[in-house]
Amino acid sequence: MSSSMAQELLGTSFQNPVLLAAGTCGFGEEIAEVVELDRLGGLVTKSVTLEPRLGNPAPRVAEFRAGMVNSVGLANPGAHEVRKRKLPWLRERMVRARVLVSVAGHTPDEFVRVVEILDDADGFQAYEINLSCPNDTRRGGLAFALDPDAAARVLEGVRRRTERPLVAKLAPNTPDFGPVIRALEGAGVDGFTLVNTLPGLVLDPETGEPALGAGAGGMSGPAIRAVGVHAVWSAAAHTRLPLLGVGGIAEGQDAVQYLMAGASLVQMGSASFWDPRSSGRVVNWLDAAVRRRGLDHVRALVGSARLERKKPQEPGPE
Ligand code: RRO
Repeated sequence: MSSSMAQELLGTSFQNPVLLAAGTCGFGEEIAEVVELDRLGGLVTKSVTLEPRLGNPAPRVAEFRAGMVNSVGLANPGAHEVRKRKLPWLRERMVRARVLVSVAGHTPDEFVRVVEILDDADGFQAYEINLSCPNDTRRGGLAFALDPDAAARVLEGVRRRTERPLVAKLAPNTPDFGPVIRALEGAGVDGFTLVNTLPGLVLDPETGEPALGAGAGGMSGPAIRAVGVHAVWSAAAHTRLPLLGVGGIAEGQDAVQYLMAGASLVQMGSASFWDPRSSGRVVNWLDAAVRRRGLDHVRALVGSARLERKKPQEPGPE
C-alpha cells in the first residue's frame, strides 16, 4: 500500500483511513478468518462495559430494504475479560492496523471504571467513548451525546484517568452538534466519531410485531449515509479536532464523500456484515482514486467538498 494513504492523528499513524466500526467486528478475533484485518487502518472494538452483558432478546438484527436495525443491547464480556483475553489477541495480531477500544456505561462512573481496568494494558492506541448507544433505555432513552452536560461529565471523568486519546462517538439525531462539541472540547476530548445508528422501528405489517426482540433499535446501512455525511460536514463547522465518519459506507464512492465532508478516517459497519471483503475493496478504491485524481496524498480529499455554508436568501427590494 502506498504511503500516500497514511493518516497521522490521535498520536498515531493509520496506514490507511479505513477502519471497522464498533459493534460490527467484535474484538477482531471473531472475523479474522474472513477479513484481512492487518491491511486496514484499524478497528474499533465492540463497546466494553464494566460487567459482562448478555444483551437483548433475539432477534438482535433485522434487515430491511435500505439497511438494517439492531438492538444488541451492549452484549460483551466485560472489562476484566477484555483485558485478559481480547487485548492480548489484538496486540499479537494487529501489527500495522490500529485499535480503538469502545467504552460504554450507564453512568459516568462506569465509563471511568472501564478505563481504569484497561488503561495500562497493551493492544490498543485510543478509546472511542460511546456516548450514543440508541438501545440503552436506562437513561430514559436519552443518549449522553444528546445532553451536553452529561456527555461532558463522562469525558471529564475519563480524561482524569487516562492520557490515551479520547474520541467521542456522537448520535445523529441532534438538531445542532455545536453544544455537545463545545462541551466535550472543554472536557478534553481529542476527536469525534459521527455517527452512531439512528433510532428506528421495523414492524411486521401483518402482525404489528417488531422485527427485533427488543422492539425498537438503531438503524444503519445505506439509509443513513447522507445523514452521516451531513453530520460530519456540520460538525466540521464547530471543531478543528479530527473527525471519524461512519454510516452506510459500502463502496469507495461512499467513503470519499465522508472524507470530502471533513472526516480524516472512515469506519465501515453494516456493509462488512453483508460482504466481509468490502473494507479491503474500499482501501483499494481510495488508493487508486488518489492516484487517478493526481493527488499527492489522501489527506488532499479531506474537507474538499465544494459546498459553501450558504446563508438563506433574504427577500430583495421590490
Ligand atoms: O449494543 C448495541 O445494541 C448498540 C450499541 Br452499544 C451502539 O452504540 N449502537 C447500536 O446501534 N447498537
